[in-house]
Amino acid sequence: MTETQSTLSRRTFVKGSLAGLAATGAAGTALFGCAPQSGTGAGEEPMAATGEETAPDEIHWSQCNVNCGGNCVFQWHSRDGKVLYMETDNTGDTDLQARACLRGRSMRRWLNSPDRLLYPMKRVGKRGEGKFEQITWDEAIDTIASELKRVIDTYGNEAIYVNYATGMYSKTGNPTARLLNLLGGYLNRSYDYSAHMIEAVAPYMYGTSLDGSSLTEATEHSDLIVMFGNSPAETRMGGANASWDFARLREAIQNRGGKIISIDPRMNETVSGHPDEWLPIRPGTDAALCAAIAHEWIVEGKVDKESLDTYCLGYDEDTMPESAKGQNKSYKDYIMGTGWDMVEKTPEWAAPITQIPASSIRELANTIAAAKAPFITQGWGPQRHTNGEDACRSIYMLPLLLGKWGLPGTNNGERESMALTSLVPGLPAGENPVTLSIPAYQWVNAVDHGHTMTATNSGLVGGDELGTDIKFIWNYAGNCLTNQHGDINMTHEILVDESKCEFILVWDTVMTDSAKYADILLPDAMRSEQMNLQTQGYTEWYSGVVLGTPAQEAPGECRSSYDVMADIADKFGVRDAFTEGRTHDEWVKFLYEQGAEEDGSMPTWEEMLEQGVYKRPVEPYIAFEAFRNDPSANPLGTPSGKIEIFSEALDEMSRTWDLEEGEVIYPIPVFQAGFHGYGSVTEEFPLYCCGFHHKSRTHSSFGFIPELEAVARQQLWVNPADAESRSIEDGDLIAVTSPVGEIRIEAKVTPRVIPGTVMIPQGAWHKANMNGDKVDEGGCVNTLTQYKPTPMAKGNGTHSMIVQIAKA
Ligand SMILES: Nc1nc2c(c(=O)[nH]1)N[C@H]1C(S)=C(S)[C@@H](COP(=O)(O)OP(=O)(O)OC[C@H]3O[C@@H](n4cnc5c(=O)[nH]c(N)nc54)[C@H](O)[C@@H]3O)O[C@H]1N2
Ligand SMILES: Nc1nc2c(c(=O)[nH]1)N[C@H]1C(S)=C(S)[C@@H](COP(=O)(O)OP(=O)(O)OC[C@H]3O[C@@H](n4cnc5c(=O)[nH]c(N)nc54)[C@H](O)[C@@H]3O)O[C@H]1N2
Ligand code: SF4
Ligand SMILES: [Mo]
Repeated sequence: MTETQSTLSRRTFVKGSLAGLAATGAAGTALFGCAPQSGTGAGEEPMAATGEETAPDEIHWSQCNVNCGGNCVFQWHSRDGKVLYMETDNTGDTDLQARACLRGRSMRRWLNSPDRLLYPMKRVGKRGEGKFEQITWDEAIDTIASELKRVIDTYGNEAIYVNYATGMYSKTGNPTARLLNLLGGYLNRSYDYSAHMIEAVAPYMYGTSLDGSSLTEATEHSDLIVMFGNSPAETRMGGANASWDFARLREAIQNRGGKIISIDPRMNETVSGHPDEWLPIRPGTDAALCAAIAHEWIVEGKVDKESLDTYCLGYDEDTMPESAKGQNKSYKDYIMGTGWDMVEKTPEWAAPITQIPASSIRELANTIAAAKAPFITQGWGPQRHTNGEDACRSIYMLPLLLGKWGLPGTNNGERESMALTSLVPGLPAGENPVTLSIPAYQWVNAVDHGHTMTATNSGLVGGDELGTDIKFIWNYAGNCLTNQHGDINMTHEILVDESKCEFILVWDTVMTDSAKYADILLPDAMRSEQMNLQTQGYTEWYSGVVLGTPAQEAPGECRSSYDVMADIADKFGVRDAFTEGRTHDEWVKFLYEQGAEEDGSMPTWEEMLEQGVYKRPVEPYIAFEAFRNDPSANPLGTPSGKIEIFSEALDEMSRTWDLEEGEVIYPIPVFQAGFHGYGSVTEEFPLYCCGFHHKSRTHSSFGFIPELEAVARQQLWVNPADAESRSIEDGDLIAVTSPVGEIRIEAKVTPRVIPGTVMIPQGAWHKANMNGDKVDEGGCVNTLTQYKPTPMAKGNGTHSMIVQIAKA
């Protein structure tokens, strides 16, 4: 990376005209879809479309705002108000460059797509049909304001729901909460579709969620990396993202004779090329594997009892809370067959569940126990199952049992950390007068029968009952109405019923599947088309800020969402409260300067306009180090201040919550198969099926760009054993059916997926005749997922599916 970068750096400064910007960077070659229109290969000076040298390019900084989380840096070259091509980050230390992946580098195709939404529209067909008619901004704003008023007056602010939507991360990009809070608030959501189960359950164990050590820490000190369902080469792809950290980590581990083990139903891209690192597992069964490892450690005397007694509650009877003493509810009781299900969790017990031979489980247990500084980590694949609350907690148990956490080179079993320190604040949202929230994945239930939902039957947070159905959905920059939610066919039926949700606002840049359900559909100016401000993404190496200026004009009648929301505020007489007298661009300056003042060492506004990007390295981080060093001075946020392997709060919940048959909430981490989990396959649906996040898209974002699809196609991964018995060959078009839907998709016959399970990249664009056979030619995995929120988090266990496949 370093070498390539320096050999390609050959351009000199070019002065920008817009906003008096100047570029500081020397340019590399433009890659992929963003190549200059003429001009040839690497290192050559890009030419204007006419082939003649004209005025120098303007340089405009910006960043990738989709939710892969990377926030990689864009450096647009524009001329005559149009982007010509993109370079990415080439500033500063080459180790700290937030270089865009192929998706980000295809952003010009998105900006200039003939499919961009260009003007406000109102629905003229049925919801979901995608028939719209152009209207004026005035009409759109009037309609939205009057519908908001009507719904608030009739049903209360709890009936206004802001749907989970992640398409646009920027400090000023989405002032929805700011606007709605001025109108009396809205029904909020708890958790998200990314780490729903972890976010809901981890606080019961750790008092917090999402707190792992950095991969950079592992690079310095670990001798073993164990990854459960984690693939940074796919999910953290940008230059200063975890994939870069991981590449360095592999080098360091190999140099010191250490090892990487990737436990995944799929040989993912992170370990492809390193087949010895792959340990295939049946999806949804990590908790069984962890229980068997624990059993092995207990019988072999490898458990660090002293550390467990010092820092944790509930490993064994010695540290059980009074309320649960003498009831055989400890973790050790569970593992040794004297607890919950009275089954001993031997490797022989786990083998048929996990598809990992007992001898391999023992070997794995020995390898981890022998490591001085094991770095045990999980992606969010294992928890995105219907038993996800137990999967994540079971993985957390491994470092605890060995007492190897909070120490150099170790991790607590959580995903690798990121430098989340934001150097600049966001547009203040104000306070939401509505304190009640629903678990993010529950919104369809809340549309359908919200008035029956309570804390104990639906996991409501911050109140006992909802008391209303959702009547207004505000959906800005998201495709979670259908495509990215679960069970599209069922959700379709609920959304088309206008007596349920009475008004749907969708605000996007292209006609997504969710957009087809809008009553009013608004077009948005993209971040590269306006001034923009954002911090770094999931890098562990640096904290930073990008300050961008418009690289080209927004097409058609697209406007800034801030301006549109100010106009909506005006209809309620709260424009001034919304704007506080500032334009969007003035807010950007204000927020930057606020951050810079607090920080003390950031560039001035003028300097930042010149340089566009500011970065500084951050130190590696060890999760729970302070607690380990001094537990009484640094108690955790749990009721006991300790790590609660046994949680009294969960114990109480297990007694008081209304659960459906087969649903389990248990105070310690246990293996339970979960809905459509282990043992649920039938003659009709004999295969397990699991989703994963794919290289060619960020969820559904970029999913309409054909060049990206050509790079990494939408294919179902199937093991040769399962393909041969069905006469399916590589490249065949196949039909996949689940209990709730059917898709068409190309087969990728590969030994890189465990037999008995097929895998489908999530995020492909749903494409079905919803008035006809509903067969989804687009291969969207959510046509197959059944809507069944998980027992405790009430979250999206959408990686748990059962299917049949056949040649189409
Ligand atoms: N089955 C299954 N379903 C899943 C997942 C899974 O693993 N399996 N993953 C889940 C996860 S983790 C997540 S985070 C969700 C993500 O689901 P979503 O949040 O819906 O993410 P995207 O599909 O990327 O949709 C983002 C939308 O924002 C739009 N957008 C981009 N830029 C702008 C802009 O500047 N302005 C506006 N107004 N719109 C913009 C894009 O066009 C796109 O339609 O999906 C979830 N769904
Ligand atoms: N390219 C790309 N990058 C992305 C995204 C994207 O859509 N595309 N989305 C972004 C977002 S919002 C999020 S939340 C993250 C998602 O990040 P993750 O949730 O970590 O991603 P997944 O691909 O769902 O799961 C990670 C791995 O877990 C494996 N897996 C699935 N089920 C199991 C299981 O039961 N056990 C085990 N051991 N492994 C399992 C999958 O095969 C996959 O390799 O990625 C982010 N980055
Ligand atoms: S890694 Fe993510 S943030 Fe970076 S360019 Fe690619 S899609 Fe955008
Ligand atoms: Mo996510």
